[in-house]
Amino acid sequence: MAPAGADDTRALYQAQCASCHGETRLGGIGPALLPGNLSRLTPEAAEAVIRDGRAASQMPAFGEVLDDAAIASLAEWIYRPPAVEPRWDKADILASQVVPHPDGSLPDAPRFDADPLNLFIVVETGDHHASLLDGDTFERIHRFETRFALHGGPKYTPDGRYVFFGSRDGWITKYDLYNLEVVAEVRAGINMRNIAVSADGRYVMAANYLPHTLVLFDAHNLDLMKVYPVVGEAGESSRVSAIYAAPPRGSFIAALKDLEEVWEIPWPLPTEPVVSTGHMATPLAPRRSHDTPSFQVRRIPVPDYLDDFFFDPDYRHVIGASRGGQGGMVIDLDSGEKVADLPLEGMPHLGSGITWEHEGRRVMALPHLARAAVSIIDMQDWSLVKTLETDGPGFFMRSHANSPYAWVDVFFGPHRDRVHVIDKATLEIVETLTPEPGKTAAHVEFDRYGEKLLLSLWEEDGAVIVYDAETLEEEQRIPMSKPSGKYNVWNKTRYEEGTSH
Ligand code: DHE
Repeated sequence: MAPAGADDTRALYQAQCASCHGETRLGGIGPALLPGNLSRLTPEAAEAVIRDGRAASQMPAFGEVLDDAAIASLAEWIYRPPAVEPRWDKADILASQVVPHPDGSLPDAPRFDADPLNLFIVVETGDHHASLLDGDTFERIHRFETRFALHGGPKYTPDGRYVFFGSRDGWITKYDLYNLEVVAEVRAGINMRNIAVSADGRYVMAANYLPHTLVLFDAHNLDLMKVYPVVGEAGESSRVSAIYAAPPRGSFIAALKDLEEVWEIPWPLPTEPVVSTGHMATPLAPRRSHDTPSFQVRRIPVPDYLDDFFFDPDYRHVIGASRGGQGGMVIDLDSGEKVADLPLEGMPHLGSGITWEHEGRRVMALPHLARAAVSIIDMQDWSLVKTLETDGPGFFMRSHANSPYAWVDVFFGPHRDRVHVIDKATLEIVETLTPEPGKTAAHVEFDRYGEKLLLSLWEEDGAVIVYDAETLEEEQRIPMSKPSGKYNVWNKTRYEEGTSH
């Protein structure tokens, strides 16, 4: 039925949209639906998203449920300014901070008997919990409640003791893995994208869609250090797509959604090396190509909006998907110059890219969100080495330096219960597994040795499945509530080449 007036549209919004986008349109599992957040979407495109859903997100299609008039009224409604302008300023951030256990007051040894560098955190989005697994025995050490709708990978301190979680509604939680307790929390924004932790574990940066800010914290107790309004030189503000830590540069790198700029924000250089980064040829002191003072913004103009990012292992280049998802480009982060275009139609999911050595050259592989393919790119001359046809568009890729295989899921379409195993030497799919017919199988993470791996059955009554990484045999299933990402302490803190950072 078409709604008759504003009250009907409001009721329609509450019935159909509020559970994901928030009762006051401030965002939840879905993004905020406010004029300031929709600047890159035309009202016609908004109607199409409501009718047809959005690829690569959890936005369903309402075309079967709502008629054209109802869809048009909702699309018009979300561009109306809210009755009260949403704000989340310094005072709000400061007032939100909770420090139940100022760190230093808890014991410095783990309360359990397991290798602290081979632990896994599994995020369970079904009932908003996380599980801590022993990476040798796969026993569940602990299961605890998290904030609502975590998104993005949790980030560890370099010693692996603390982990930081970010939720879509802006909460950052610092959790002590040794003592199994929350030690600090703060709300950085209303609609947050993700967080990054500096390589020395001393600073946390949050990236927000709402308000248009980056927010810097001292990692110790999540004390607020600085709020960066994200504003271009002509005064126009921008959402932040994501924030990344670039250890070899000693800086945070921010991807902006509505400005043709990348921002680099250096953290203070360590006097001694503080992180060993596995395969990465990381200089002891990070390399600085600029003289931007610590915590100041270095603006890097780019030729297009970059929506999704990948970095080469030494963080010299950023590889970005360009607007509309019909290609990619490579930008030199020192000079700011574009050095290559990449032939990547069909929404390349660069954020899930991984790299390995192939015949003496480093290659990167990535799935596509709107194409049943994995692209493999030579990172020396940026040429396309190979396109592998898959059984459907994938979301996540994973490998490990010690494994001969790379794994990619089939996240969308009728074959979403399959995962492909790619031989890193021949660049061929050598196995396709269907762990449970009809149930989504997605997102792999290896243990620290690359000998075992975990795969999610991404369902409310799901599980993580333990596989032998060599024989590809299933070894055990651990019941979980819609397990999404899994994060191994060693692989994350050592910037292992086969996983996301
Ligand atoms: Fe994610 C990571 C952006 C939808 C699950 N996702 C990330 C990161 C970004 C991103 C920028 C890297 C942050 C980090 O790890 O610090 N994600 C986006 C989107 O723009 C997109 C397409 C739309 C949106 O709703 O924001 C999107 N993402 C999803 C989902 O629908 C997924 C499948 C389910 C969910 O929980 O929301 C999802 N995203 C994830 C996961 C990671 C992630 C599990 C962690 C990366 C990893 O490799 O483990």
